[in-house]
Amino acid sequence: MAGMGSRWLWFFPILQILISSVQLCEIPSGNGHRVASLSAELLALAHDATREPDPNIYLGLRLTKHHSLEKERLYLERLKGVYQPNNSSDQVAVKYQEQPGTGRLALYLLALRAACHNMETPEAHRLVTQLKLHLHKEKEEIGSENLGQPLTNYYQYGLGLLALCIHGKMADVHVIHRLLHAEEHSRLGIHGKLSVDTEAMAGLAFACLQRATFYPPELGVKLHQSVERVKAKVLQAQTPEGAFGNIYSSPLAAQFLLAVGQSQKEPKCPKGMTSLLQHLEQGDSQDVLFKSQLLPVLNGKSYLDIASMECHTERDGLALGTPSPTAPHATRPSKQIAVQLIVKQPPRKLPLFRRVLTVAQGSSLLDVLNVASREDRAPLTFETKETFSGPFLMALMGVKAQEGERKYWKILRAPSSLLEQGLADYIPQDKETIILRFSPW
Ligand code: B12
Repeated sequence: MAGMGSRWLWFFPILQILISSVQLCEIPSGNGHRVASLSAELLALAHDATREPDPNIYLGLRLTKHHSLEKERLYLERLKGVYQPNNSSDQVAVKYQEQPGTGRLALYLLALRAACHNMETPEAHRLVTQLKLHLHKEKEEIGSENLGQPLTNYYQYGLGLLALCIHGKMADVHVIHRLLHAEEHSRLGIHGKLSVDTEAMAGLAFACLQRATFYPPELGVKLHQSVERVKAKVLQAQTPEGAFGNIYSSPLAAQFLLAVGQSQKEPKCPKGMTSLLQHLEQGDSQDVLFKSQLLPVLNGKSYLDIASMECHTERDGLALGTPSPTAPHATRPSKQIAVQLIVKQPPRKLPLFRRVLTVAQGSSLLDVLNVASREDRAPLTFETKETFSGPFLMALMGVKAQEGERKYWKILRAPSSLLEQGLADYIPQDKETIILRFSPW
């Protein structure tokens, strides 16, 4: 991330004054306009019928002080249409694979709680049971040696436990112990590399479970120790610019710190908040997940606050905002640049594809792949899958991970920098080489 712009210099002295009166990681006052405009922007995204409904957006909209209750209600209906398409008992017969996985089901359950939905119905009970079943399968996959990985990933495992806890449902203590064990033995990351998103999600789950009254006291002690360790890891992962991990993991990290931190002497938080606000201010983030997780933070809230939502004293009347302008490349057509694309599938020495492509300056990596796929001679073939973070690169030249195979197309900038953005968001520069390498994870 680039250094702080000069227009932010005024912000630091004000922060210093405010820090003595705010909780750890609270956004200082005076940011009301940002809260209102981000709320309106997310509302516009929710109102866009061409987008698949996303529970992350709904949670963001529920955890702000500005509301459009009717539009939120309609959005919840759309979510129900996707996650509970048919409430009849036939649904039980739907194949396991066709149902939402751990993370999506957990997000939907959080959305239901954020809507104060009546959970005392057979359909709602079935959803909770389904999530418990998913978590059981995730735990079994980790295996008795505690060395393996869950079926999906630890981010979703944490999300699943968080959703059960927010609903006040008891989780299997073995499921909780597996996550505690993985946290304690630094197994939440990918390839031993810390994943701040995953730590923060697990940390939110631990913090929630700590408040529950029905677990044995020994578990409470372990949960407390894990919360403290996660807090230390997240603070330790702060970059010189202020992000926790990177800018995309920072909103969730800030939610976690907000939920657990009280220290007023910790200078890392205001720096983190400043970097978040700066990223938002730059207006260059199209990232819906980032914005959805940031909006609660701007309101001084975290996902833990969903547990106590009452839904009857909300201020209505929020008007639709305008979504950020789409990718900057749309407005800069003129100059052409050259980008080299290399597709590698180790241990094969020869690349599956290697070519220099000419694209308009400001094109995304996805645009580059599209140009490569229209080449006359031996074009590139690729497949993507839509996710809450945008299009995920699934297959290249017919090569894709098989069911259960933990492999993916890793995106690197030559020689070996791992990109922090995906296909749709990354904008390559002139003469840059992008390496797409089929890798284990
Ligand atoms: C686990 C994980 C992975 C796993 C996913 C495999 C799996 N089956 O679990 C692996 C290791 C493969 C992975 C890969 C990448 N990831 Co990743 N990943 C995550 C993580 C920690 C959790 C995702 C999740 O389960 N979400 C919950 C479920 C319910 O939501 P979902 O939308 O259904 O989840 C799917 C997508 O998130 C998708 N996915 C995972 N990573 C990425 C990245 C991008 C850009 C896209 C479009 C999709 C995507 O995989 C999930 C499972 O299918 C997130 C953190 C986060 N805050 O989301 C980072 C995160 C999404 N990843 C990130 C990045 C940068 C990448 C890579 C681009 C890294 C790289 N340079 O190669 C690649 C994607 C390359 C590609 N082929 O398109 C960033 C995205 C930042 C951004 N918004 O631009 C995040 C936010 C981490 C971070 N803070 O930097 N990732």
